[in-house]
Amino acid sequence: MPYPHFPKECTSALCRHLTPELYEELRDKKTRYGYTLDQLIRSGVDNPDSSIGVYAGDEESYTLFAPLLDPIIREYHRFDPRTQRHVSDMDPDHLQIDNPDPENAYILSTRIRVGRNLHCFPLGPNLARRERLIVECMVSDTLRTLDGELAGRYYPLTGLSEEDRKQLIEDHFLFKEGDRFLESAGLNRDWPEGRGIYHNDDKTFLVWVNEEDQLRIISMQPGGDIAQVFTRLSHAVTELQKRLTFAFDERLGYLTSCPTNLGTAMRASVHIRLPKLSKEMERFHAICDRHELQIRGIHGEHSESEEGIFDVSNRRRLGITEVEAVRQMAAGVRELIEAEKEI
Ligand code: ADP
Ligand code: CIR
Repeated sequence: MPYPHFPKECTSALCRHLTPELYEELRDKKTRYGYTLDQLIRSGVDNPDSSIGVYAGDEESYTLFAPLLDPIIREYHRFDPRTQRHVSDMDPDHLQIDNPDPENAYILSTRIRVGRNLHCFPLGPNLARRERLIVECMVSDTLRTLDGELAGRYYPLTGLSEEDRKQLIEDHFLFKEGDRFLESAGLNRDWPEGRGIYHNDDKTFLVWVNEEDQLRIISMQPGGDIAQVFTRLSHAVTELQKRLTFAFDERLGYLTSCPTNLGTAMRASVHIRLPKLSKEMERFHAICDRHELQIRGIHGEHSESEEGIFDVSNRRRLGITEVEAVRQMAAGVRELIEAEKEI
């Protein structure tokens, strides 16, 4: 493939960092699992409205294609992968935060997820059909050994009725289908086979299998008790870590297919109703920027807000511990609530 064409309105990290010279330098490289530059950048080439535009195919992608990925990582996380090291801290005793909305007036629900991938396999964009099935089998077998609050059932996507699947998506429990960014990255190959969702009866603990990452481990519940959500997640991750080896790098933390998820691979969010502040978007954005928070719509990434309800979460995931990222989100949310009250 020649150097890709990016339309002039394109602002993705990919088009800003991939120069023709860099393309020449990297175009013939291939990881041991056979992943190439063209595969790495395919999503951003097909979707010029990408914010980032790249997906790694395996652990080695992060070293072989570092001349392209390191600057993207540095810009997104404000973390220099050449000189810094990622530190993890998921100890809930270190968190020490109060519910920012004890009267239950603004926060509808809290959700914290982490992405994980198995050390012995390529990442999703480069996972063969047979490997994906093995990952599904290993993960669902492991999940079946969890007990107490984490005990639940695994539902393969192929076994879910269309009605149940739609309801789970509508209720914010399940990933949606047909995301064009993931499609171009090769993450939807052989869909829906090999994908599924595990959850407990209360749907406070859930695991997505073989979506963007092999595991998305999720803790969620109504209201703003962020500490309780984090404690449950931390417990679940500790239990799963005893049974599975996750892809981890000293520099980059937990390895994920999208570089925005590296490090903690954690997104801690609230669904929050801010009808007044949402009419003053400049102020809303200023508070979020100050606390490094990202605003998403009510149905997740690339969706719109409805009825003044937003999904507000930590933006950085690398070079910050899990505890720090949750604290940062809670502090920003507290300020958003203050601003809403004041208006
Ligand atoms: P991810 O967080 O895994 O990157 P998305 O942004 O696509 O993925 O969100 C996945 C789903 O989680 C969506 O249905 C979204 O509405 C839901 N969600 C995110 N945050 C919350 C929250 N705080 N409460 C309830 N649902 C949430
Ligand atoms: C994009 O580049 O827009 C998609 N591949 C999604 C990037 C991840 N989104 C984010 O901001 N965390």
